[in-house]
Amino acid sequence: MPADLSPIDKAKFVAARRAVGYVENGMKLGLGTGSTAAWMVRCLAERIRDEGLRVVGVPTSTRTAELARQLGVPVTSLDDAKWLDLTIDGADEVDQGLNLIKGGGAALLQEKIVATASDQMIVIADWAKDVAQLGAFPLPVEVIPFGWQTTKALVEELLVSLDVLSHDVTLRMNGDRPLVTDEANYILDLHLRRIGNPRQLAMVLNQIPGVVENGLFIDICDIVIFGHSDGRVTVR
Ligand code: ABF
Repeated sequence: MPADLSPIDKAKFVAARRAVGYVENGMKLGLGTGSTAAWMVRCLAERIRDEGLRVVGVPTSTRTAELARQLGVPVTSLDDAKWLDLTIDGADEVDQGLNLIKGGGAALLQEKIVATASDQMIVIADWAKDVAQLGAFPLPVEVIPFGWQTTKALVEELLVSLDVLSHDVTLRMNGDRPLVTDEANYILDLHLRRIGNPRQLAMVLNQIPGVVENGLFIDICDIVIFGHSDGRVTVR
């Protein structure tokens, strides 16, 4: 374990290291995005270097692609790989049914495409991401820039129609400009406090024409590995 890690980084690291233990020779891997997923890429690079592990990764963002290349992890595109054995990625929240909120890192679209194209998805996270109910973390929704304000109004109307009590919707900014995703879209953050029916919300949000995808991952994750600050991991 790297020396001098903060408690949270230690938790992320041990979760990532445990997940990389599931990787076998010849696998095609989805490489997630975020600080926990970055630990996974580092642990994977170590196994490639030390054990001669042969794998190829499909990165879920330009950030992850750069890190993988820097560390000598072979990468390819999803179109080349076509189908993946395993995706390992982080999350913003995980509930008891392994439903997730993702997208705090603005990479939810590629993350969902890659995870859905995988036989198995392992989520790695620090203990703080383990929640009884999703929704304290704002739900990211990727939208087309064209007419985004109309899309935002439609999202707000939808939330009212679903009797969602709190429905503050904000455009994610990068300084004084809208944040632009790798797919050249914008992100709306839905401040909902709690999500009563994540499955229903995930489906209906995607019915709005300007919505590309939302950050609710339902029935996609197979295993969650939580890291703890004392170096323990729990697997669910
Ligand atoms: C990605 O990175 C995201 O889907 C999620 O938003 C975020 C988690 O970041 P971190 O691991 O830095 O907490 O996995």
